[in-house]
Amino acid sequence: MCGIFGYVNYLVEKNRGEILSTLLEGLKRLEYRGYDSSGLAIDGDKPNEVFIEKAVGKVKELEKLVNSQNLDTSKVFESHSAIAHTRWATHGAPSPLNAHPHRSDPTHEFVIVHNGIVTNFRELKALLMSKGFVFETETDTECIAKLCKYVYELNKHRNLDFSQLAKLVLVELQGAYGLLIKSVHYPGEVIATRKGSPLLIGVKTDKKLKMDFVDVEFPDITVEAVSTTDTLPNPSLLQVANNGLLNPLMGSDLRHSQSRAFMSEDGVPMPAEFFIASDASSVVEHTKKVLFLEDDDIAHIYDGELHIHRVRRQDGQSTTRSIQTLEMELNEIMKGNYDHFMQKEIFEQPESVINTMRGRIDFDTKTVTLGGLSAYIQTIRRSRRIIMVACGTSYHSCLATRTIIEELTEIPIVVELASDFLDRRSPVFRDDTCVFVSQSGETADSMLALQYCNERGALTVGIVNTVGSSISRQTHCGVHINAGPEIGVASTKAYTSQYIALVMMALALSDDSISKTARRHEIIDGLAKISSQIKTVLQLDDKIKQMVTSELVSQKSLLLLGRGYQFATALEGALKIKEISYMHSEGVLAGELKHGVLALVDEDLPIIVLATKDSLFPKVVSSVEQVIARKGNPILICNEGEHPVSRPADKSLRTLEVPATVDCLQGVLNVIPLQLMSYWLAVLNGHNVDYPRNLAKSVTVE
Ligand code: G6Q
Ligand code: GLU
Repeated sequence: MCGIFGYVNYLVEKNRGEILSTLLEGLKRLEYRGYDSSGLAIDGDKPNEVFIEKAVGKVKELEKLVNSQNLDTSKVFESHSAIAHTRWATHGAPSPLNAHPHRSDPTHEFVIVHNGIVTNFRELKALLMSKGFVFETETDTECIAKLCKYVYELNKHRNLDFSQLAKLVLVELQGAYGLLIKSVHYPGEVIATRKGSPLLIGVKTDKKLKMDFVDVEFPDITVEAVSTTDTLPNPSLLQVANNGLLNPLMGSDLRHSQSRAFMSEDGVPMPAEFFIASDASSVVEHTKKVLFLEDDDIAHIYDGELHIHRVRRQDGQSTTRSIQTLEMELNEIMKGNYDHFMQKEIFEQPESVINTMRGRIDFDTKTVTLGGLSAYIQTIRRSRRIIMVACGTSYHSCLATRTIIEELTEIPIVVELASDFLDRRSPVFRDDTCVFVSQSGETADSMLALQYCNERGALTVGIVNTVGSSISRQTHCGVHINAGPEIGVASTKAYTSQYIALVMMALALSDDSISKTARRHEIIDGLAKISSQIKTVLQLDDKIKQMVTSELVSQKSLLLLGRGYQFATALEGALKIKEISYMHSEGVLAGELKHGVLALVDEDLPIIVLATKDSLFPKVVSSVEQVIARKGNPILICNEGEHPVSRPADKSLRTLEVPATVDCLQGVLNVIPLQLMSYWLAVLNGHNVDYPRNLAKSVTVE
């Protein structure tokens, strides 16, 4: 989720000072992504020695630490491999120990940096502990370093090369990763691999490369047997090692093949430098020649060459990876193809929702496992009521999911704005469960409410994005939403991930109820499709931009109507519009229209109605009719082909069509057009989208 940077020099003399500054500069270029700690690993003074430095906070802190160590910066390395990382914690609070690189053992035989989440780390850890490995951190990542050593020891007699070893390690990992491995057993080499997390390799040579692509190297057929492993402790790893399935692999001469791109005219090895990074921002200052790895590619850098391996061959898969020339400027790269972080974060939602569900929902068995809640599930089920407490957008995610939590758990739910809850000194009892939802985990109002509930003996649960934050530390248990760092002040991807985390909580709490099985399965099936449906909704971007340009940009005020599940969507849409476009907007419960707000309606006031199909659809249709009868001309967010008003006279009605999902998930899809609308309203009015006036990302004052 955060930043990876690696540097390999081959026959290019660099002193330690130069290597360190390349690494630190590389990490600084990744700073914009947001992170909590950083670290690096380089070679030591003696052979087989590795230095690891790690610090909490900004890369500046790591730099200070490195400078204070009195390392011999003049020591020259003709060939060397180094790895570095900025961490955004998912397992274990930010601390020097939990920061990466992680090591296999106190002598640092294998050191690794990792982005992402290893979802089967508990099983791997249990296996490795039973083999005598001593774990030192709370991270999921550490098991990869230990696993490397374990597999290496098991196969020592086979003289595996680094990529062969990596294949055996990787088949055991489940989850997502961008990963670099360095080892004293393979000096000057690095393994770089990815699954669901970006990684690219910049190449710098004096001479022009012979080819602008690298061949993908596939194993012979027998390796297939090696790769058909399942989760540990299923004895895949041991079987592979003990039954000698690897023997045919050893017969291959891949280790000694030469990469065509790096072949020099005279056969003499070519000096080269490699920059491996999770995004191009830290590579472009060194070289514009880059190769983007694909999922499951295992890049092996050694002897000035770059080899790409895969565990198995798949039909239709490309057999080469091109080395491209990047023409982008640094600033463009940091935000990818996007102009603002908010826009980037809106478009990241197909991936961020997957990260929220990763390793937690098994879509085949239709089960939900939330590790951070499992010890408390029974207590929560027995509670007299659930009080959900939050502010702003996070409060809206509580409102959006309240109905489904209530329906599935049959426990009364109260949703509270943290400040008001405290102002009222609302009564809280020991048999209450209080759920605190917060992106930052530092919001003062929510924190004070949490302390208030803790003092009264209630069970407290955190639904938080930032690991190690005050709320995640001071609650009894919880779920990290794993949306990745959110930089734009206007919260977007955190909202949809909070929403999904809360639905998962409802599913986990109700999995003992037979009568709810069909409903639970329907929701899990809906969640399986939600990411691709978000992609479909994002295609409305152009249409929304046009709509905003032609009729909304110069307006002073806007109403959003919704009811049932969509009331929260209306409130969240209105908040987004207010905070970044500074336009007055109001989310109105459609049922309340006739009790006052209808007086505002005329032919000029822009109105958006959330009119997707659910049990309340007929009532929403009647609200639309009421608006039209007052000469209003609403924009309708509705399901594909399911227009609430279809009379010919209403042809002029503007619609934004979104795919249909289960009623309780529809808000995840419906909010996205509103996020885009607020984005374009701000951009077209010339406002600072990522840093709106008067607002801060983390509100640490009451
Ligand atoms: C919305 C804002 C804001 C935020 C609250 C609560 O776009 O980011 O409304 O949701 O300030 O913050 P936390 O979720 O960090 O507690
Ligand atoms: N899951 C790992 C950790 O918590 C990696 C986090 C990251 O991507 O930075 O340490």
